[in-house]
Amino acid sequence: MFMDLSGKRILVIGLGRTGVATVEFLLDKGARVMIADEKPVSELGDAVEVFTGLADVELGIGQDDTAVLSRTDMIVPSPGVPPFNCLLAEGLRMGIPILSELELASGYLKKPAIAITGTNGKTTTTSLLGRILEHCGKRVFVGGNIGNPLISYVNGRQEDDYAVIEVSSFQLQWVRNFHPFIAVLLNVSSDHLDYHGSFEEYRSVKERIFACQGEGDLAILNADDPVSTDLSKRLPAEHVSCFSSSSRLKEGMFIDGESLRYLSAGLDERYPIRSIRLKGAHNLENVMAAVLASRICGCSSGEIIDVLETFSGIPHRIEFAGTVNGVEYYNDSKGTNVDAVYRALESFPGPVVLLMGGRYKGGDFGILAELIREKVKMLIVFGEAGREIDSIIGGIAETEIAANLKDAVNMARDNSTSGDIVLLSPGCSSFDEFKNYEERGIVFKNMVDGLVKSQDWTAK
Ligand code: UMA
Repeated sequence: MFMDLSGKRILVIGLGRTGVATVEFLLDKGARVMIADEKPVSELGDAVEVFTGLADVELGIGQDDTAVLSRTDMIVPSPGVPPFNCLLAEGLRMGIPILSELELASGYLKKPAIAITGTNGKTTTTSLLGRILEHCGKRVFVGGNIGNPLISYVNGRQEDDYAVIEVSSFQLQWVRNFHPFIAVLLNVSSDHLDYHGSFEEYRSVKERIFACQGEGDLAILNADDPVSTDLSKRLPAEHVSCFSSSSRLKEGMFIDGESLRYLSAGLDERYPIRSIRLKGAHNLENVMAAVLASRICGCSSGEIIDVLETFSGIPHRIEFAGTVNGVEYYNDSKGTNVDAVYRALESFPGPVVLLMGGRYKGGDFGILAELIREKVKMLIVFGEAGREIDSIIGGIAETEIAANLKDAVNMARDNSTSGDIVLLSPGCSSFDEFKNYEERGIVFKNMVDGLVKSQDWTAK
């Protein structure tokens, strides 16, 4: 909902990528901004210098400084700030409106939104869909959880045909009016339970992506999700399309032999699987979701196939990092939950030296047991969660405990032989050791680069 922000006193919690963009937007709209962060001001980086000394900015509010709430008209928390944060919980109790950046931005969005959520695959699907739409001659903003907040986009000229937005459960936590004309829920498995409290709550927050849809809108669901039949009956969208990688559908998209088949109102199209460059069974689901959305936007099957033949994926998602003495190294630093590790392991025949660890954020590592038994030659656990992972799945394969990522990579090098795969798929967040998963992935790739350069060429 568009609102007059001029003169409003707005508390922004968290000064990361979203917080900085939100403050810039709010100042542009004439608001007075108070900024709270758990870090001291001196550790907040360059943004602070830009905001320091501005008449409408108050910096240095701590996480427990609830006194600020008596002069706050609205709160915009950054996505990573959990609902039990002291300022948020007290603000909620006092009845102060709380809006996520997504909700605030969507009130100013002038272009039709396509939103994609799910536990895994959302960045791949969002990027692929953006690429397809561009190839079909559309102008597209691609953003959201993928890295560039929607609020920055709505602060600009908005000259595109569509806004394709990757949406996280964190961003959906505080939405009320967010209304994408196409909304996609790729899958839901255990993730972010430390933030949402329970799987049921996490799932219901994800489903908010559909809440404001209605006439003319499309919801895209994964028919393999056990609750999707029930969900499709409850959805307010006029149209519901499904995809499935395990069963034939009367309408929608599914795997039929060597093709992905699309059936809809007299249409019967096939997309040859061999021409899809993205590898892994899970990626076929991402492809189907992107095809369903792009067909609705007017892209032809030929144009879509052109892109499927060339789109090779996104950084840090089962990304090939290099070959060292016949051992292939893959960077799946974005695999921050257990289901992501499962999907990554499924993509390789084995033998795999698997690197898992970081900061535990919930989820049942036990579901990996069978795949580890089948494919993993050695499990190397590292970081804060190392011992916990070891206590649950250690011993299924030979297991080593490393202090940190660097030690884990060195152990992998020492314990792999030609024909093995070394896979970093941590199943945990990176925050115990790194700023984010990108930094972790870059450190891993740099180490692999170093190994490639110093490898023993005679050993091949
Ligand atoms: N902070 C607090 N209190 C807290 C938590 C954080 O003050 O309780 C402060 C931190 O000290 C820091 C700032 O908040 O200064 C960081 O805010 P943030 O964690 O929301 O991170 P941003 O830099 O704003 O990045 C966010 C998303 N991060 C998270 O959701 C954790 C980015 O998604 C997103 O790309 C970016 O906005 C732009 O939209 C990353 C992510 O990991 C990729 N997302 C999760 C995922 O994909 O699983 C949801």
